[in-house]
Amino acid sequence: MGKTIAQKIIASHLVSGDMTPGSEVALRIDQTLTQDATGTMAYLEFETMGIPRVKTELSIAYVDHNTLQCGFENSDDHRYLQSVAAKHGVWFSRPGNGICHQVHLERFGKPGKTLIGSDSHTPTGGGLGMLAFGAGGMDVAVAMGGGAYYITMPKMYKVNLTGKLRPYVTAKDVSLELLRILSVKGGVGAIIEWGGPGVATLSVPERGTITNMGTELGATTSIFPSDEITRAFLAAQGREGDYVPLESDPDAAYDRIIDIDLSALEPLIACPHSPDNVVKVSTLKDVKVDQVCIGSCTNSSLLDLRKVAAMLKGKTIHPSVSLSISPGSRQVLTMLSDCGDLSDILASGARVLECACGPCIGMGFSPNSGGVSLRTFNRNFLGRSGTKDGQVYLVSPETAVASALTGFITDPTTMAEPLNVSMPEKFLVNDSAVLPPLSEDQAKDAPVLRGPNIKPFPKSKPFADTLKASLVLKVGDNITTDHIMPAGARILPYRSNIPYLSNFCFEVCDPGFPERARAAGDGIVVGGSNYGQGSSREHAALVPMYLGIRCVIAKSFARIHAANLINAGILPLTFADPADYDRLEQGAVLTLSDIRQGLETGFLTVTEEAGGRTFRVTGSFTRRQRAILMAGGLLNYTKEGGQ
Ligand code: MIC
Ligand code: SF4
Repeated sequence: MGKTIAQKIIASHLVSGDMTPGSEVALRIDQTLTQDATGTMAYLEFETMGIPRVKTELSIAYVDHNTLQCGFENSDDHRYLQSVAAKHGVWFSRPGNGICHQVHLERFGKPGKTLIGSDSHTPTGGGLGMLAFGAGGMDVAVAMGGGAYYITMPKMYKVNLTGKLRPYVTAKDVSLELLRILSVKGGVGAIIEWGGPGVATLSVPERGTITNMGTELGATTSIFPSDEITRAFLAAQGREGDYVPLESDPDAAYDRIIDIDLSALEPLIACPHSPDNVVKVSTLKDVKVDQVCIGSCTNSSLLDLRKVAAMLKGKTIHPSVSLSISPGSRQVLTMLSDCGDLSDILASGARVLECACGPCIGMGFSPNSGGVSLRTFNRNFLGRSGTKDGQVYLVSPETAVASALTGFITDPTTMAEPLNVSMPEKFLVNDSAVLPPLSEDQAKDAPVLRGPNIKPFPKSKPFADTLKASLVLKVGDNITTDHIMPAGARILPYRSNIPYLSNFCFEVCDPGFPERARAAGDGIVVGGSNYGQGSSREHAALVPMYLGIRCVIAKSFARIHAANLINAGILPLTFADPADYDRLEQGAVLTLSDIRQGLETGFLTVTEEAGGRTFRVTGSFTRRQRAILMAGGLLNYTKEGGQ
């Protein structure tokens, strides 16, 4: 039987395992990326492994999330990242050079290669035909050291595209349409492969928008073929030599096929507070807009921003709207400036921010109280913008500009003027803000610079055969890692300081949680379905571990978070009977018995102290995962000699 594109790349990178869906496969990783907010932990972990130099084809450290530098913390982190990267053979993309996924697509991504990144939107690379995964920092550290990346072999979904997008209907609307169809849980356990005749109508940045938002479906990753469009993009970036063609075999089998007719799509919008809360833009035309933010790794390419400039040219934004634009990279900003588009943007009254994540991760530009904010980003989780009662909607750049001009949510297809913007034949290439690592000789004596905010990695405990712990928190469905470990300007500077961060754990759901967890000693968290969706931040596992959480029992888990929990030595268990979720109350004292045996059989028994009721929980772990869990996490396991 023929293979899908993803199966071909997996087969050519397979270290161990068999490729049957559901079984574990170990993959050789060609490239890694980190960003600053997760990178400090990843490099601290890499340092504890004692490997002098990375063993990948390319590893690169980006600084894009936390560029504000209010106080010494971020600057110290940046200096740490720069020095640790240089010493260990990692390239360093300086603050201001752009958002990791945008820069990686432009300058480093290669079709047919594997990439893991300590950021959940690493699948953006799938727009170039890479097999790219978001992962926790520890998994990235292991891959940098030459270790394999372990995933559960996913199912294969295909989205079959026909037709061609109408003017003002965009790749973002394609992503939102798929979220409408599948929901934020619909891609769990699957790789989404994009195919069909409509693919040839989409440029690489448009494909990147789509693979970027595959993360919001919970998909393991998303991927496009590598074709003539890919070749032309790489050639325009001066990298034609990186091109290899890639397509699925005609008889490749898929577990599910979804058809989308691009010609029939309309502009769509995700309403607060979930990316799958999707309706047609035209149905919200009476909603007044306070703020519009354009940018993020989803929609900050040159193509996106040239369209934005064309729509703003000669116009002024509505007086009650505040508009921000964050270009995705220095390349994008320079080219906007050189062609005069930047002047059109500035003349409209927009505020141009740094080439960084910025408002997407709550680093400034939080909406006013109760304010309606339209964002071209990929997530609108409660509180993520920094304003808890902010009403964040996700839209395309075209819908964003149309609405910034009228002051109301506006369907851009109602705009009178045609929009004629195309991909450039050549991009302006200047990689001076990407610093190469030191040579092996120079690296030997090079110092790694650590500031006082960089605290040691927290220690986790191995498991005994029985665990008695209190249920310190019960939460509902679709809990995101933004709920578990919020980000934003106030907290992000402390990503390398777990003790301080722990004061904010679950702040959005229950500010009393950290104190209760500390008082409880060993604790358990109970969650609904899709627990831990969203960001790859391993802090959402490390911080609860630091607070004594030993086990999370949920109806189901998001992939990266489940892996992070295992790496942190926290048991991710699932209710055998979901009705037990309803029966449990916060404050209950629970005992898990025969843990070692239970992990092997896949069933554990939990006894409730009050009343003595027992119920069953399940967990399907590989031998390696069981050993990691019993050791109390990946670092303990590696120190004990585990591979
Ligand atoms: C996000 O979009 O939530 C982030 C911030 O990029 C995270 C990484 C992080 O928390 O540092 C992600 O998507 O993984
Ligand atoms: Fe940065 Fe936002 Fe993309 Fe995360 S989703 S990498 S915060 S731009």
